[in-house]
Amino acid sequence: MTDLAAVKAALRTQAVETPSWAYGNSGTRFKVFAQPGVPRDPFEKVADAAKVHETTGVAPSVALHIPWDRVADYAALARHAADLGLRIGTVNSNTFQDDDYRLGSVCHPDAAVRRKAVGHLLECVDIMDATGSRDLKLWFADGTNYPGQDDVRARQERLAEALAQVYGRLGEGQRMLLEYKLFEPSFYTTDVPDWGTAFAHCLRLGERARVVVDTGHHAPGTNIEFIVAVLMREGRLGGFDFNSRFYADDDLMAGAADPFQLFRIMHEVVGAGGLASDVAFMLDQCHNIEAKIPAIIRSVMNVQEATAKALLVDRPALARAQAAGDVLAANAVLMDAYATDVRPLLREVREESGLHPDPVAAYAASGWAGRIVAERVGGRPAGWDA
Ligand code: LRH
Ligand code: MN
Ligand code: MN
Repeated sequence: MTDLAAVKAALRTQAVETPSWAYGNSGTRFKVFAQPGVPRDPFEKVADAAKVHETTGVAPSVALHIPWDRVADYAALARHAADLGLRIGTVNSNTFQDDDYRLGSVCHPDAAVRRKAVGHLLECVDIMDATGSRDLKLWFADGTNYPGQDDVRARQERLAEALAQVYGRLGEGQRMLLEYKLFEPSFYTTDVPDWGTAFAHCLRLGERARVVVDTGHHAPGTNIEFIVAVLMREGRLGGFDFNSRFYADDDLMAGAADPFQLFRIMHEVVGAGGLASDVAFMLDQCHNIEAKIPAIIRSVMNVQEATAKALLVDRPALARAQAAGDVLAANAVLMDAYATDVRPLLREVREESGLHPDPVAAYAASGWAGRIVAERVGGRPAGWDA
């Protein structure tokens, strides 16, 4: 038997951070399909993120990506967010769109390029100070394309040195989240290709260095929930970049391609007490052909649904079946929870919080989509082309 009141209370505490870059135009390397009404600056991205929070009630922060979200006055951006009931979340660094980084950034063989990259990371910490952001999220495009191109161990040394410099600059309460990615844009070696490499660097740095699991950054068939379980056991799961993939780093809506995988991940998170911990639940996606704000709302709802199902797992019954070695019963407990239609429960949770039961309908009724098309002329790409 599950305590429904406790499930509802847990659902109300979950917070899903949305990424500023998901609100702007984006595309593939083939084409960016511009949409009318997209934000023209970071202030407008924050305004869109506020709509997602207004309709879902569980998206209280928005992540920045620097330099895509560079502004003259970061404190003003944070105040703007606060005025709209939002806060600035994770600050994401970007050391992958500068000609100097052709051979890498913090792993580059030239010390001058490494200094430039570290300078950018330190600037990101300044922005955290100015905005009240807790987390610095680092993803490096560094790697090599050809065997022999550079010394793999030397690159790890350079990476460790850069990370240590930035970690040393963090203020009290600030964290460094290190994201890994199997491949791309480098194809032979990637300097942070997997959770093991990220974990090894974090261990050397200290307790506030944590690993980020981007669900799109693994080889097909990788058991992501196992990685989550191990990192949580070590106290080193910093958070998630949620999105969906069919083939590679597709950045589709979280929970769209494989809702069962999202449930299995949330099952491990809930089991390890992660909903009440400092694990950050972030989205990292792009909406190339679909309407952006409703797609982000849908993604937040997908995370909520997976979480609700994970909370409904009858854990005492599961533990009994596991202890008895009853494979089928244990599996049935999990599948029963997954098969539950949690939409009525989530509608109730929203209504009890004074929200419209259907966030997508609430957004459609708000008139925001028409207003931004009328008011915003000349929207910019999300960043890939900026
Ligand atoms: C890299 C990545 C990383 C970046 C974001 C835009 O593929 O997942 O998190 O910051 O995409
Ligand atoms: Mn990511
Ligand atoms: Mn990615």
